[in-house]
Amino acid sequence: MKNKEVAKLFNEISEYLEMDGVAFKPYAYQKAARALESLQDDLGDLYRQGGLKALKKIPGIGESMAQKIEEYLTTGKMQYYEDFKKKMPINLEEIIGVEEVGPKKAKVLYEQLGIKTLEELEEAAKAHKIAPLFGFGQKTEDNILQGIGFLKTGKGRFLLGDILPIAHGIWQKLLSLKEVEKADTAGSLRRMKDTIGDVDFLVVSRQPEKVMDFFVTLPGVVRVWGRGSTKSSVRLKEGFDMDLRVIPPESYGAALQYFTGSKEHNIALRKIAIDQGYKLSEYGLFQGDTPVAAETEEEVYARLGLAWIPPELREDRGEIDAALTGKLPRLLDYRDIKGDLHVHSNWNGGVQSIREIAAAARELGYEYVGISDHTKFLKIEHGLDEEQLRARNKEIEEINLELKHAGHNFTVLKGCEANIMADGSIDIADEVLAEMDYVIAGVHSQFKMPRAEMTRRIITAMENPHVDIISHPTGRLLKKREEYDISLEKILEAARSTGTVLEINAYPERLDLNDLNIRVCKNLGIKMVINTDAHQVDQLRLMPFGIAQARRGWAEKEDIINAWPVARLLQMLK
Ligand code: DGT
Ligand code: CA
Ligand code: CA
Repeated sequence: MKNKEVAKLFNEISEYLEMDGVAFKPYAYQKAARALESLQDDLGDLYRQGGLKALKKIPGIGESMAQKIEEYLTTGKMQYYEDFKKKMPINLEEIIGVEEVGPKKAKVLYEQLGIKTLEELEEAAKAHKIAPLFGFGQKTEDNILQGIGFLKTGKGRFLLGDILPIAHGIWQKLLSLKEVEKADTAGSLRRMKDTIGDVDFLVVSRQPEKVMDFFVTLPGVVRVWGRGSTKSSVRLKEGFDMDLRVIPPESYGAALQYFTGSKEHNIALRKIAIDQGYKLSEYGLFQGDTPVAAETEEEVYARLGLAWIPPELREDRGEIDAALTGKLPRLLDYRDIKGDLHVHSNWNGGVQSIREIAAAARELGYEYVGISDHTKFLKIEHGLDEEQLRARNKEIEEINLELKHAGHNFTVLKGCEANIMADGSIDIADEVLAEMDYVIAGVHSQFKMPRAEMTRRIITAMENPHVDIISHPTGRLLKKREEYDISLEKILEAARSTGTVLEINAYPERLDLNDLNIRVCKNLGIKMVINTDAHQVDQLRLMPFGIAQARRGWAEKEDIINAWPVARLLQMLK
């Protein structure tokens, strides 16, 4: 897919334009990049079928951007980008990937110190060359080093959201081979962990050679680490590795269990097996030399006296005991979600109109969708002020009437995602907040406040009687930004006493709350909502990533308010 490549170029163009202090244009390129990233259709296909015209139909893409895409699709280059790059040959992705460094700072670092790569940035920071620069200072230098340290911890791991669609495509191809009888993903991907080290596939086949030939020559394979008759390993151009194992049918279940992991879960399970006088391996559950269970995962667990454990729970966090004693949670199901409460429309920085969002949500089988546009403090997203919110609410009421007249059992809810200011106040007047069906509040600025202040800030927001939900409560961005420095314990205490709902943001880079925090909330009786934070309708499809994390946090229907019947949800938000 060329979509991601063009999106990356547009993102970098946006950053270069910002360095040059150009107005508006950077935002337009950023928005276009966002649209391309989540576009369902392949740019190459679109162009082949409909030419320049088809490209211009993509939301946010005008004449000049369409021409640049055309140039890239036909020549493999984009001159506009190349000119920027020549003038300032920085590895922008690396440098701007550091939390403290934006385009303007990247420019200064290049012009003053010649810094082009992450390595050079780290060297300069360690040599204390950055603090003396105008507009930097000691704190910035420290933050840069801290940011680089954080990046290193995430190195070599990939976002589930980036990997899953690619892996799913390959899995489908494997399944379609006539030589393949069974195929599954295993490992962290099957457990739906938020980040993935490598992708693991298991296959049953009587002709392993053919399957291996196919696997190591897949389009996008840039390296073959190994090719055998039972195991092969490759690297894809996206930078991650994939293992494929061919398994005999009679031990498929045991292999699936073993290679799904986690390692910690397997170790604990093997101990249970040993305690009961068995031996457990990827080949099966054995009594002496006799296999007693191996063909299916269910058999292996059952023979050990355990209920089958959903892969999302297999982290050795108490699931084995629960399976032994019949106390596994009745996990939230992927089909249980009835609506999405965190969607941005074109009233603020989003791409589609509220009507288009409503249509897309109905297509997903939802009963409602909540429009939660940004509010005025967030200028970069065109946040709405009180007057605009009221006008938008009026439009929502009209749309609801239309839906009703058309006989559709579907409601658009009036929400907003207001900003929690540094002192914990909300950037919208109470009387307008009171006119909303619900109010989400989130931190979108000043992320680096001291712990006590940041904690107080969020608690103050929760104490506002109009605030129903806190969005992305810990502020982490996977592989990019650490959580805010907060006392989560105090925040959860306040969530409980104020009845505030905490968000599980399904956006693959956020997944915030994370699995462990979800589990804590569930145990404290704090209610949660799974939202996509979609800025364009294709992103409504990110919901399963949030559901997966909720499941990894042992969440049940009762814990998740958008799994409830609408009437109960509205009652709760009132
Ligand atoms: P990743 O790839 O880092 O995201 O995490 P996984 O869980 O996919 O780990 P991976 O790919 O190294 O191995 C796949 C599964 O194979 C793992 O979840 C459990 C099993 N496994 C691998 N090595 C060991 C081991 O040394 N002991 C045990 N008990 N299981 C292992
Ligand atoms: Ca793996
Ligand atoms: Ca692996």
